[in-house]
Amino acid sequence: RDLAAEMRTSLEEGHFALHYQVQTDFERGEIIGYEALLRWNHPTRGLIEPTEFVPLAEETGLILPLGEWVLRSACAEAARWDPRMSIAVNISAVQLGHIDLPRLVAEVLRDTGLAPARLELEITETAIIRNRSKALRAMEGIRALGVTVAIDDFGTGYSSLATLRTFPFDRIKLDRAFIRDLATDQQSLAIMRAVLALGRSLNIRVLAEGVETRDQLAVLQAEGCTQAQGFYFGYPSAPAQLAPAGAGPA
Ligand code: G
Ligand code: G
Ligand code: MN
Ligand code: NA
Repeated sequence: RDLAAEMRTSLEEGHFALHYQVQTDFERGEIIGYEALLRWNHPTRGLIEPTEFVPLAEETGLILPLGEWVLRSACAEAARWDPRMSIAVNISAVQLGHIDLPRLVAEVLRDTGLAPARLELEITETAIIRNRSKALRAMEGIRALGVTVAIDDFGTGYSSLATLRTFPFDRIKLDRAFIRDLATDQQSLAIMRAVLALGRSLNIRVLAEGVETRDQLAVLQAEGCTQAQGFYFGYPSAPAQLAPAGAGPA
């Protein structure tokens, strides 16, 4: 069987879904918003994670219609939530390089009625490095709309600091690799501190990814980090599981 063809059919037949994971400001004790995470409800193989199909979707170009579906669905869903909640959407390198992303984003915001400030796009360093000049233009266009941009998986790419100097990011998402051993490993702690200091001096917020335990949270708190995401706060779930029916997350 041809996985690429199956993906195309699944997109037409509505077998893709979004799960949402909470992002918290634990200092204020508030939910900031949710990250939309793509899932494939394969007709025979069950739920498939994006790491298994996003690379193929990128190779075949299907990521363009699929990514547009993700953006539209996530914005339409968030438009029904408490207006204080933001929505974060992952953007692939291919989307950044092959389409007029600011135009698409503007169109989706208009169609869904979502306030631009409630949308954040997550971009990895790898995505930027593949096509620097296009990425820069796309980011400037996106931010001109009032949409914010986060650098995803920070610290795992290969030119973190140069990227921060050139590109106008609103948020750093510190990769979960640095959070995992935070409570026991001095190296992880040192890197986390350095990234927090970097964020403070560049005036960019830092969100810790992959927080799973109370001990990790305690270290983050002690170091002055205020925002996090991870299983400790909530697993990615279908919108219906996030809050009482109809109300959306609040
Ligand atoms: O949700 P999960 O942990 O399985 O996600 C695995 C990877 O897939 C992460 O790197 C995440 O950024 C990526 N991913 C999840 N949803 C999307 C999406 O809608 N578009 C793109 N391009 N990547 C996504
Ligand atoms: O690369 P990105 O940050 O977009 O990836 C998000 C992915 O991280 C999702 O697939 C999600 O399932 C996963 N994730 C979210 N929280 C945690 C966590 O606390 N621990 C681990 N191991 N993975 C997490
Ligand atoms: Mn992400
Ligand atoms: Na990430």
